[in-house]
Amino acid sequence: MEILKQISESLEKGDFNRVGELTQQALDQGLDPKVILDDGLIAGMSIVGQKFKVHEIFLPDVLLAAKAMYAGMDLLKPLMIKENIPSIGKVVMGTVQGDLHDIGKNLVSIMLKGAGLDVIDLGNDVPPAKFVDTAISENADVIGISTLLTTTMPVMGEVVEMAKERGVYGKVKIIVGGAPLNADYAEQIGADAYCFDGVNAVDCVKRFLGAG
Ligand code: B1M
Repeated sequence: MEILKQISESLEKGDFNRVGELTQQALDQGLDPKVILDDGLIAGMSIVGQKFKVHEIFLPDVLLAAKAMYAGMDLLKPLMIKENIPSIGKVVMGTVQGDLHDIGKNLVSIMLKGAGLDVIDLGNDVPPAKFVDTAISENADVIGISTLLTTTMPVMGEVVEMAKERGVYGKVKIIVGGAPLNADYAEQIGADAYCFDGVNAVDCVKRFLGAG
């Protein structure tokens, strides 16, 4: 669809004002927010990732693309979260220490909220102890850890070890996600599940809560 292509191309250019306008237009045309997200915003961002990898574009371009991504996501967010629905469980969510990527993590948080979960978002660059201490103090059911960098993947294992030290391993379930991960890695570090995307994270969490 033409407007989705335009959203993707404007995001690639980092034209955040245009991405906002086009996202609103797409919504006004009655397009499903999930389609706008997947086939407009995420499609554009994955091209940005490929171009960045081969040095066709540089960090300032990626920063602008991220700003454009948020211009679109901010409009979709309220439509993806249903208000006033009773909470079915609590998730402590964050991106690991050393990693500033938060777009995917925020998207997963939005989808969890949309599914009726209470999400405590710790943001990015979160030290391992903060995940576990917050889960204990907030009596959370699940810890959700995100990372996009191969260099910070081992920090996820530190969160698992911290949960063992604090005696909550197995009681608080730990899910991990992010582009460089896979199920084998999750198993290797002792996480309870690897979740591919937000939809998959919702399924995992519901399964742990016996609500799926
Ligand atoms: Co950076 N970056 N970046 N970056 N960046 C990547 C990740 C990279 C793959 C680009 C590339 O080379 N092709 C590469 C990592 C290489 C590697 O580790 N092997 C990279 C690099 C190298 C870097 C820097 C080191 C660059 C530098 O400084 N020289 C630097 C690191 C800074 C740091 O964190 N310390 C850096 C910085 C940045 C920006 C700040 C400019 C910006 C982030 C802005 C922000 O997040 N606020 C940025 C961006 C935007 C990207 C790319 C282009 C896009 C990431 C994104 O938002 N994707 C990325 C390339 C790529 O991924 N193709 C890249 C869209 C998002 C919806 O997808 O985050 O994958 P994603 O989330 C998905 C799933 O992964 C999953 O669900 C989400 C929804 O489908 N998921 C979960 C994620 N977390 C989950 C948690 C779950 C479940 C599912 O449960 C808990």
